[in-house]
Amino acid sequence: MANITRFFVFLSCFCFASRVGSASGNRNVLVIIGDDAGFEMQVYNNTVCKTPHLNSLASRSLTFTQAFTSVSSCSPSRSAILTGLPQHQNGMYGLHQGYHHFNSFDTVRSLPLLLNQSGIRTGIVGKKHVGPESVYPFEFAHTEENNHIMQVGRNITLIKLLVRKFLQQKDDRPFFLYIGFHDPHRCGHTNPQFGNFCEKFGNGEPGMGLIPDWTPVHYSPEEVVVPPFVQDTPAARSDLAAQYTTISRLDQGIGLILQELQAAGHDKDTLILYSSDNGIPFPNGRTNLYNSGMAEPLLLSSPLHTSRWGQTTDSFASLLDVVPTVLDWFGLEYPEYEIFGKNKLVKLTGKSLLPALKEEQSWNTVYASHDLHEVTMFYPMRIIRTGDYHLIQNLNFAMPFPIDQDFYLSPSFQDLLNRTRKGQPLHWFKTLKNYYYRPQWELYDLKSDPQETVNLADNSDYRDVLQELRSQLQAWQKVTYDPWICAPWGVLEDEGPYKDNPVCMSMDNGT
Ligand SMILES: [Ca+2]
Repeated sequence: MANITRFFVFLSCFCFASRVGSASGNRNVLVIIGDDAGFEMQVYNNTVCKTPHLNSLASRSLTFTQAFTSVSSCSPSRSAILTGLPQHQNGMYGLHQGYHHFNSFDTVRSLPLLLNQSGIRTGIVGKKHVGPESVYPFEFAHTEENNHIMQVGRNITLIKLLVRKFLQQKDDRPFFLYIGFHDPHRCGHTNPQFGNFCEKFGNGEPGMGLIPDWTPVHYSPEEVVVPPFVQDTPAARSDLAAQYTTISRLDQGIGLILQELQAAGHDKDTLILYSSDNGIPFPNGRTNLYNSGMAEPLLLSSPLHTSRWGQTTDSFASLLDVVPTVLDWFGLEYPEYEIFGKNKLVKLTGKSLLPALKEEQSWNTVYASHDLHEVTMFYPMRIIRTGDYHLIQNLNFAMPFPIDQDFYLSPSFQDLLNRTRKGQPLHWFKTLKNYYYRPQWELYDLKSDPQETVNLADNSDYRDVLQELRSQLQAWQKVTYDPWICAPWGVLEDEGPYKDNPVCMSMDNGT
């Protein structure tokens, strides 16, 4: 109970700092989000995949080594980035487009909405993947809703020209520009003619079109760095080599955008944030909330905070911190309002990252919450991640973990399937059976087991740790009004006689 109390004290102390620095004139923000991008860059010690433009950005950034998404799925993550609220609170439970049709609640106050109301010009180029429009209104919008996603998300020459158009608009207001690259997302499921990662799209070969600003960089399967959570096989290596080529397009696209920013004279007044929405689309990655699906690259570059340029920080960051960080940069406060009514005031549980640009912070805890990816893929999970431990609760643990359409067709997953069917060695740290069937609780000691291979949830030596983490996780679920707070063993009653004192009522199903 003491820890829950501490947690709420922390939340109640949360407030926005006044403006940092002493810039004259406008302050602007540029957020760049890669699609399923990971740590395949020198900044994070990958010596093979060449990313000179991200390297350059990192030399003017603070690089976070402990940054995490709050959900490892595209639309839910983007909704969390743009609202500061976990998916179970903003309503974007799964993918937005097509028959999945998930949307945030109509009453959610997103970042673009708040900025529009505060006299800040908002723009989006590339992948939006959230809705409804009334919740996520951008004044300048070139997205999959009015263009082809391949063009606005992968054609870096077009992206450059759209950024130029936005920056050259005659407008004295400060701006918030959000770039949603579709690279390095897979495309074997939707556009296989361009390769598994669209690594041939725009490379100038017959039928591939030409992106004038892109110089493709090619890699051999032998030279790629196989992440420890991916099987080391020829199929997975070829898949990674294709991914690296697409990352070269993302990296060069970022270089073009930063060039446009400089040409427009905004390199001295713009906060730049680079990250990704979810884990890489490989086994144990995207749609998982193991470290391999949850850890994200995060670069934060401020022209007003040069003392930590080129440094790394181990302070924890969450993509739920993006909204508080941007509001802090603009000197704006988050409004008081309700989503679920009944005096349930919305509180951001993230924090501004700007203090880390001045000095090291002691942040060491993040939370995550996943319900679906595709509409058929209900697999709710709730997570707390600290410096030492990673606790995962699989709420519907008796169900097999679902596989999405895109990943199913990928060479890496087909390789695991075929090897399993033929009884061949997987060269993987799991079997498909234990990948599909997971216990209710998973607890990993990250100091001794960074790859998360030994589940300690039933180890009596860790009983106190488990209890402490469960309490903290439940406190976060409570403050974010998680409808799943009683799952899987109880039913939440919070209406009628329970309105002022919600309770979890037991289903008496054996526990
Ligand atoms: Ca994604």
